[in-house]
Amino acid sequence: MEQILNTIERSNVELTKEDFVSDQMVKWCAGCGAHAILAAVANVFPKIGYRKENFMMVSGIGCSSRFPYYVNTYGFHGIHGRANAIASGVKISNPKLSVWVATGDGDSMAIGGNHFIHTIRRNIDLNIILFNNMIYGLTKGQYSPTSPMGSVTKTSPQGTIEHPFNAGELVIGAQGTFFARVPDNNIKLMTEVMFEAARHDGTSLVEVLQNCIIYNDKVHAPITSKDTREDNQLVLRNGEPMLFGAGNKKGIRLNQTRLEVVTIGENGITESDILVHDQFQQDPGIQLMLAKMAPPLYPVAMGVIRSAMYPTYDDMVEDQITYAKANSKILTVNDLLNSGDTFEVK
Ligand SMILES: Cc1ncc(C[n+]2csc(CCOP(=O)(O)OP(=O)(O)O)c2C)c(N)n1
Ligand code: SF4
Repeated sequence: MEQILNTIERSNVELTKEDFVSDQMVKWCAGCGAHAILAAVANVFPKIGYRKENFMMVSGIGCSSRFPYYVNTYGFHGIHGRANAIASGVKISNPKLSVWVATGDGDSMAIGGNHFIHTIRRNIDLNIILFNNMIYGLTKGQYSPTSPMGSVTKTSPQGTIEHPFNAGELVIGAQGTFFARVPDNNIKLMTEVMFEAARHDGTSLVEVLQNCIIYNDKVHAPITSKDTREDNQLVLRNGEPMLFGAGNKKGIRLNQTRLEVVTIGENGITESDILVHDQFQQDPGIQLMLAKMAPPLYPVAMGVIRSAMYPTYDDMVEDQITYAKANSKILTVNDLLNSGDTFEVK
């Protein structure tokens, strides 16, 4: 893995994953996909290489939002839907921190939807891990904005009649600069993707397809199970052709304006027809199509789908503060109080 180059202070001792394990009892259900996310974070934080004190984990409310207790870093267990707002404040007031958000699909896309899209639009340098179990776990199984249409839940006894959000589509639509997706049963890929997220300057969103064994068991199984994943997952690697399926015989090509699944060797198709992934492409057209792919027509795209360079809000705020400090005539509160139209109350 390459080194991350930025101004966050690096550790002068080599840290291990044990350094990031807290002394708190992990209270998630046995078999919950959140355990795998915790393992991936413990893997990746030492690899990122910052001092332990420079990591900050922020969450909202939900099973997923218990995360800050379980990593041995600074943390903030916030209020429902406000994790991204709190994290934005943390990062802007202290840009020398590596700020991570643990949030559920309800926390970020229902009650926190407004804060979510504006954080992404601003491109604040945060790393958001979206635990997408397509249900409200903590409150015992109400449908969420990502529950598939027709889901029978506590609040939709006849099945939901809402069109769910696709997290990737929402992020790219909100002008997101980084979007990645991983299944919860591939800790290696999750660790790699989280490292890429940390390396990205701007808001990075890692969607984890997380199983809630109690209230939404196997909701991702058509994509993540042993029997389905070969045909229903396309793991993207930058600069490599988009191949998948047994023996990498299937691939994605661009047919006029649409993506299409083709088979190498059939109808004259060769590897040169297959699209090559470009995660750094600024124009999100193909990346959006990749983010939206779903069975039965397509595999689901995994890995880093988009990682585009744009100026970050936090850098621009710092520049404005530096400029104001150097050029403002107002240097004290007293200057401010006497700076404009003043009047005397008699
Ligand atoms: C203002 C407010 N409204 C509602 C709730 C109740 N509540 C707590 S967690 C939650 C949803 C949790 O779902 P999600 O964010 O998907 O996280 P998960 O538990 O699945 O990890 C809700 C509705 C609350 N705590 N605060
Ligand atoms: S209720 Fe679901 S999301 Fe919550 S800890 Fe249990 S398995 Fe995980």
